[in-house]
Amino acid sequence: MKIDVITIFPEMIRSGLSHSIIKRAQEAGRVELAAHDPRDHTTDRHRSTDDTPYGGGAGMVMRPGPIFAAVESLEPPSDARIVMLTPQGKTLTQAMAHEFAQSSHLILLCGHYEGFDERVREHLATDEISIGDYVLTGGELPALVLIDAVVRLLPGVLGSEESAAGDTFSDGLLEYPQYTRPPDFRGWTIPEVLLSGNHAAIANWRRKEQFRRTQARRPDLWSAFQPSKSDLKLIKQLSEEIPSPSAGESSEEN
Ligand code: J9Q
Repeated sequence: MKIDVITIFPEMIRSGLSHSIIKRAQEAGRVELAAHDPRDHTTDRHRSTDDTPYGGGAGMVMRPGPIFAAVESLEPPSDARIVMLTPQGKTLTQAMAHEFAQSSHLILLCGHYEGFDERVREHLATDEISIGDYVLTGGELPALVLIDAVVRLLPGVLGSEESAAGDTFSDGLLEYPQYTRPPDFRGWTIPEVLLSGNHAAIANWRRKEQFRRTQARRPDLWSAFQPSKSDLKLIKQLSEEIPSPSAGESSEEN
């Protein structure tokens, strides 16, 4: 897969992609990542990538010319996904990450200031994506988030250890709590069952912790969850258990 990022801060993208699993994926040839500066596709004396808005008002707008020229210089195939990262887009989900992972060529457009000239959205972009409702200074961090979510889904990128199958959202539930040594840290001990060596009991405890946490913290995920027959048994058991004093996870206190 090829991923090109159009950004006035290409070093921000390059540095964000030069670590850990994403770095290894590039070295292994699973993905070819590059950042491109639309400034290199300007023709005016000041190499300007932005200009004042028609109709007046505060701020600056990204000019269409350098964005179109940067994309066209990549000679994208007709099935390339050209994705704008903006607060106006649909919020990125794991299902959308899977969909982008099917594409052979992704081109990400990072906005700044008051956003893009509308003709980029109308005549160049195929998709418009947000990563959530908060104000950022530009689309670079959202682009890095999208790349991370997509690249880890590509075949051969995750080792068996890190495999994507058991992650949160692969079955729509939050993960169970994890513990490592020491078994007593400052008087805080780990759940007894994890030391029992009873693998079936451990699996049941973990599944119930997933249910407990998802119910308490993410009622939206819990409503959408489709339990199996064995899940239904565990959900009933959980509802009959006396709440433990350390189970401080009511949605009230968040
Ligand atoms: C470009 N806030 O925010 C959330 N998803 C994308 C964005 C964003 C922003 C400002 C500029 C993208």
